[in-house]
Parts: sequence; C-alpha cells; structure tokens
Amino acid sequence: MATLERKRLENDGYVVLEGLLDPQEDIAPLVDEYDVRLSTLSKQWFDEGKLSKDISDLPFDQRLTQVAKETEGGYYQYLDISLPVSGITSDTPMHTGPEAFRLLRNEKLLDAVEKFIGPEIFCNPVQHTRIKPPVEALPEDKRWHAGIARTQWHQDLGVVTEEADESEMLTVWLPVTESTEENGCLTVVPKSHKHGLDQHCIMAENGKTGIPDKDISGDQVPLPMKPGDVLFMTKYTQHGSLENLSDTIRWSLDLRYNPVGDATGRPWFPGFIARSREKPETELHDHDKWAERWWQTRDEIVKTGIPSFRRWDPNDPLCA
Ligand SMILES: O=C(O)CCC(=O)C(=O)O
Ligand SMILES: [Fe+2]
Repeated sequence: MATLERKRLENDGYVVLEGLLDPQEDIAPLVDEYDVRLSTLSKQWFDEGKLSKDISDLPFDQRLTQVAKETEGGYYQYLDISLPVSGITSDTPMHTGPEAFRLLRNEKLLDAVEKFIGPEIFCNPVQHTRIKPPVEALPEDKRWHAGIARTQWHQDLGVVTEEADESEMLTVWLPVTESTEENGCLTVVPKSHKHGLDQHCIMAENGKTGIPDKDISGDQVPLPMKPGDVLFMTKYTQHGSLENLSDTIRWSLDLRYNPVGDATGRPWFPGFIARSREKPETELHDHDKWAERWWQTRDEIVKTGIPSFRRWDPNDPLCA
C-alpha cells in the first residue's frame, strides 16, 4: 500500500519533510569532520605555497571562501563524497570520512526513504557535498559549476546512464547550513515529473548539461530550507539552484537511494545495501570497507578507464 509520503511524491514530484533530522545530533558531527579536513588541507596548501596566508584559524565559512578564491574552486573535489565522472587520476582526492558514511546510513533518513521506495534500500553512489561560497569568490568561468556555484535546470535521470531509466532512483537533498533564496537554495518545478525525460542540452553559454529555460514546464518554486529539513525528489523532477548572492557559504548534501537490484546509473562507482529487511546480513555497516571500495574504484578506473558516458549529443538539432 502506498504511504502518504509516496502519494505526495507521485502527485507533486517532491516532498519536503521539515525537521526530519536533528541538526545537533545528525549533522554537527559531519560539520566537525569537514572542519578538521579543511584545516588540514589549508595548512598543507599554505605550506605548498598554494595559499598566500595561513588561514587555519578562521571560522569554517571564511576559510572555505578564502580557499575558494585562491584555488579558483579547486578545493571542490577534496570535499566531495564521490569521484568525478571524468578525469580520474591516481591522485584524485575525495572525502570518505566516517561521518559521511554515518549520514548515508542515518536511521531517520532510511526510515523516510523506506516510506518512498520500500524496505530494500540500496545507497546509490551518485552523491555529493556541495559547499558553495559567495559567487564573487569564484572566477567567471566557474559560476555555473554545480558543485560550487549555480546549478543548471536538469532532471537527475538526465545526468546518469540509460541503465537507470527503469530504476526507482530517489534523490535526497539536505541543507547543512540554512539555505535561502539569497544564498542559492534549490528550485523545483512542481509536477514536472509527469512527462518523462526531457531533452537535455549542452548549454552554449557555459558548457553544462541541462534543460534549456524554454523547456521548463511550470512554476519555478524556490525551496528555502533549514538544517534538519530534507527534500525528496523523483528522478524526473526538474530542479536547479539559485546563485549564492550572500556573504557566507551555502552547504548541502545530495544523496540517492534506489530499491536493491535497480541500476544506479553509474555502474562503475560503488554503492551498498543500506537497509534490507529480507536479508539484513547483506547491509554494509563498516565505514572502512565503504571508504576502501571508493579508493579501490579510483585505482581500477585509472587502469581501465570509465566507458565513455555521454547521454546527450552536443550537436543534437533539438538543442539548436
Ligand atoms: O544543490 C544543488 O545545487 C544541486 C543539487 C542537485 O541537483 C540534486 O540534488 O540532484
Ligand atoms: Fe540534481
């Protein structure tokens, strides 16, 4: 029987559950983990001459903004919780800390995910940490980089492989800092999930893959959210994000889950069974194993490469 949450998702394409998480209990440990990570990195970058001053004493948001300026956005991959989809080398960094894993397995989050996709839950490896500085800290050519700046309109199915067409992939987006219209909150088009996959184009202006503005099919609703609130979206829901026009950072995580057995859309990356009522012994609880799988994946990909993955033809006449 469909739950109330699932009915709302089917009807609107998105659901926000306010206060699902406790910021102190569920999110603060991750913030502390990133605080240490950014201190370590900024010390290292200062020693290597990549930063002009030692900023390890600054509060996190100022440190991140300064790092964003001086590295021209180059910090992003060090803090993301996934490998990139291209350009992986033997020293590509990422963040695989225990608190990141703990959040992927958060019981309150999984209880909510269960209401949407049922009790056999696979943690899909399409997952990101996006810590976005004020836009003026970034050079012009990075102001449409979805990890650190504005995100182009898209559907999540448009950015994974065709294998996921039949999957019931659920996107879970949560703010770590308050997210507002001023600092670049998420925007969605209610009910836009009802017509299937839209044509995505490689935008002439910025080289990013997305849905042209003219094909956005309804009201563009900004979703200001507080830490603890969680947004759930279908793989067809049109969404994007606003620019960070504030003077502080806008930090979010986006995670994905699908029923065990469905394709993830990035088969070369490692996911894991987060919950199985049928076969609990198949769940992964071990952070070290999770981290190890990501690092092993990187090393494998360096040897074998990722099969070229280009869902959208840059010369598609529909995009002219
Ligand atoms: O946070 C953002 O800017 C974009 C997030 C997104 O596209 C997603 O969660 O699927
Ligand atoms: Fe997305």
